[in-house]
Amino acid sequence: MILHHVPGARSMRVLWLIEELGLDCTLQNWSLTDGGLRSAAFLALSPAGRIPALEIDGRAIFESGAIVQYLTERQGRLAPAPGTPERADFLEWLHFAETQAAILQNLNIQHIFLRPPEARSPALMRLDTRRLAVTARAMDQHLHGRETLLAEFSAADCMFGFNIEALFRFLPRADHPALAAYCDRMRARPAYLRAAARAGGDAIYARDFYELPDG
Ligand SMILES: N[C@@H](CCC(=O)N[C@@H](CS)C(=O)NCC(=O)O)C(=O)O
Repeated sequence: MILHHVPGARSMRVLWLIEELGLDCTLQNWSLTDGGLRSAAFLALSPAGRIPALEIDGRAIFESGAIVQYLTERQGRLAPAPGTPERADFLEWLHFAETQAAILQNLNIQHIFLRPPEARSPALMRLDTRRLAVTARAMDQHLHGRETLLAEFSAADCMFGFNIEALFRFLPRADHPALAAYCDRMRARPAYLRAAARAGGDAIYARDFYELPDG
């Protein structure tokens, strides 16, 4: 199994799940900024040039949600089976993670990657911060009195492996206490810590918190 990976990117979802499942993989590291993700070699694995891709069972799979679902079905673990009452909840959280990640990605682009800084739009940054807060509030309410998204730990939690490192770079933890406690619990799991040690240092964030610009 080869996981195509960038430190701090969505490949953490898959790496964490691989650790939770007790599987092994080789990591192949890429950069978000050197053009490698647009090379023919990488586009053959992931046609939009996005991380992650997983080489497994004689093929490559792209889209982290598809990879996470594939692994749970292949291993028969960490997801409620189709037809069981929690299956729809599982699928909802799997895809909700990507709704939230898309907003985080916009904020990463605006706060970190856009050059020159004058190209940034304070209006878009404010809009996406508000949209992120709506998703965080929904999770915070859901997580009151719960340890995990479903009744037990599942691969749906692993789908937040990118989000939980990013959320509180843009939102105050104090506004979302149940979500903040959940993120801390997830990041303390032994499999998460093993994945984080393998993943390498975060390649995206230079600051703990990114304030909205004036204007
Ligand atoms: N929906 C995709 C999104 C993948 C994605 O956008 N990954 C980011 C890294 S977290 C990426 O590869 N960005 C490079 C780019 O946009 O060129 C998934 O979940 O796999």
